[in-house]
Amino acid sequence: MTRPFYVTTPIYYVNARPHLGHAYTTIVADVATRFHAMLGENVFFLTGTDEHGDKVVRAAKKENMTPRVYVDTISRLFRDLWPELGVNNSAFIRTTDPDHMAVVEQVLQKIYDAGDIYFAEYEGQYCFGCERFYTDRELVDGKCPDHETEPETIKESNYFFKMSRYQDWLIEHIRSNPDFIRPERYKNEALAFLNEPLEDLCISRPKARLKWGITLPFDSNYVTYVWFDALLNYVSALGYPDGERYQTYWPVVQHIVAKDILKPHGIYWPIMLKAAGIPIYRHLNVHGYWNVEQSKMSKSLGNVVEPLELKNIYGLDAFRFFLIRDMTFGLDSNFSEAALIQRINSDLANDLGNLFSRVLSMVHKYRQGIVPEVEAAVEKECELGLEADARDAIAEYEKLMTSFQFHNALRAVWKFISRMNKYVDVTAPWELAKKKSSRKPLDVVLYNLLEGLRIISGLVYPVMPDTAAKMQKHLGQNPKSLFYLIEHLKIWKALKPGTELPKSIVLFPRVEPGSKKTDTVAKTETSGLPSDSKPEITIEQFSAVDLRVATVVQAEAIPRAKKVLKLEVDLGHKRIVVAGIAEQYTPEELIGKQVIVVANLKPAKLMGIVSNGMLVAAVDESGPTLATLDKPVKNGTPLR
Ligand code: ME8
Repeated sequence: MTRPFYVTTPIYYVNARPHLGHAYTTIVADVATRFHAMLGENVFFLTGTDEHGDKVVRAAKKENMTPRVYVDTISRLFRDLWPELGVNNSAFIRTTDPDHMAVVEQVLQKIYDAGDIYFAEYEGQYCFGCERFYTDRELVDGKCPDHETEPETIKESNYFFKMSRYQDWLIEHIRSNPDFIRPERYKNEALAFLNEPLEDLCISRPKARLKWGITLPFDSNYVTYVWFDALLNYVSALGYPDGERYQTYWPVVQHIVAKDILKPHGIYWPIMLKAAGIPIYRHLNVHGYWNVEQSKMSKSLGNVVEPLELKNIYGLDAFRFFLIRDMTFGLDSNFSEAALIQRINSDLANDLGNLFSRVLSMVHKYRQGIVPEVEAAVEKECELGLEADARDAIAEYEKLMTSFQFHNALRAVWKFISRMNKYVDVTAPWELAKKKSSRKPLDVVLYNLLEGLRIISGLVYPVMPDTAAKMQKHLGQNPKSLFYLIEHLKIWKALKPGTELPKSIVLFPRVEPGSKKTDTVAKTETSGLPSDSKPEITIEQFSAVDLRVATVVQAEAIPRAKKVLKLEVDLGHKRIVVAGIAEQYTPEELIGKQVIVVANLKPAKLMGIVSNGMLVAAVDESGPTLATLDKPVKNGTPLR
């Protein structure tokens, strides 16, 4: 039987329009789903909207709408956005769906009957933005840490859920299932909450104060309060308790949320499940915040970035790639359009796009666009380990994608792309094309490059489905076929010799910095830098420069070039760098020296040699003086 996979996003509040933060979580869920489809699994992906509560009533009032009309309007914005962002969700749940409301009533009654819900008076500090009470300890300078507003003191009689009863069970559950909450920092955060006595959870609101909710089945003067309604969407959408989908998918569920709702998902939800006799979810995957200028992007702070605007300017796949590649899943990331442009130009236009058009152009130039035959006799000598590298890349990618390390999975793909680019440089097909005797080696080289591209097209599929399909088409494959299945990618030499390929296209046009801009990105103010310095840059722009420690292992003069030396440097792997330091250093004195290399500089041909990087030096009237370190460091160590 096919293995099931079930992933959920939070259901988003309908008190404002969707922004980049919502887009990120939902695209991550889409990427995870597409990846599991690559594994041949039976996937189900749920997203939706959270539509009850004071917040929504207040937002509706502001717009002069009834809550009903208001939630329909905003929920539609979310629902319609997802296909625009290439998101292929299996279902869209709304907490105002009658089926969902019936499940909430049923579960409430079950827990009430079991004696885990009681009635009591409560007075506390209430944040309307979060729709929850805060303890004094949780407030920062007396304010809600998320909304930066002072909470109001509220006193009322309500129903409470006896969470305290399950505290020890939950601690034990988290400890004995190390991957239950991941990455680890959030597991530790959840355990830290549980170090303190757990307060019982208020689950109701008197109808006198709030009508827009689900009436408690055991007291019609009350409606249920936000989390008890919202969290149950994950089971109600599957037809809990008897639905076939519930039987199939619930046992494998994985939730995705940002750290703002770690507590409800990491603490309230497993306890609710336990109390209701529902099996506990498998994994809670928690990511960080997209910040703008170090503040969380949120509707209440008014600094939101519009996902559609970015998609329209930069293209869907480039936008999706940026989100997944730039954020380390679990950590915060600062959004900047400059970083987005940098990614498009370097990773997409340069690395992937150039490789693709270079290879296809050569197949057209040297073989009239026909996939060449590979002759076994020359295959081995021309292969140079490319097949093994492709297999390693697939294995690494699979491991990282499965464990929600999407950014690292893309790094593994880009490592292979860079390997392919090196393969082009080393085999130099244009040289092979000059000699009649090299006909067969050239066939093998071109075939291997096409095969590598086929694998890359599959690996980028979850993040960039349109690009994957375009690449497939140009590799003579039917994009509608299941080309992305990982089993298929693992077959080396799947391309059929003799296939005619369409002419190459530009996959990702370069973006000139400053040529396009959204209105949503804040401008940085200029500082008082000295007038001879370069323009101010952001930390992201600086971190785009990959500086690495390297040791010079070989150095030699280049005939007829008085100023430059050809160096072989070791930065974890070896590469050639051409440096203009021959008048200041002899080859002998350089060997064994540790230097700093700009490792991600676009390769350039100097004196007929391709230089892969640049040495960092102080340059004055006497010429360059190499920058070194004051004690030995492992080769490849990055500088920050
Ligand atoms: O909390 N960076 O809804 P919500 C990254 N209805 N992700 C962000 C983000 C940011 N700056 N801002 C929002 C709710 N998100 C409840 C959930 S679930 C049963 C009920 C994303 O509209 C992220 O996924 O406030 C975060 O957890 C979620 O939106 C919060 O959405």
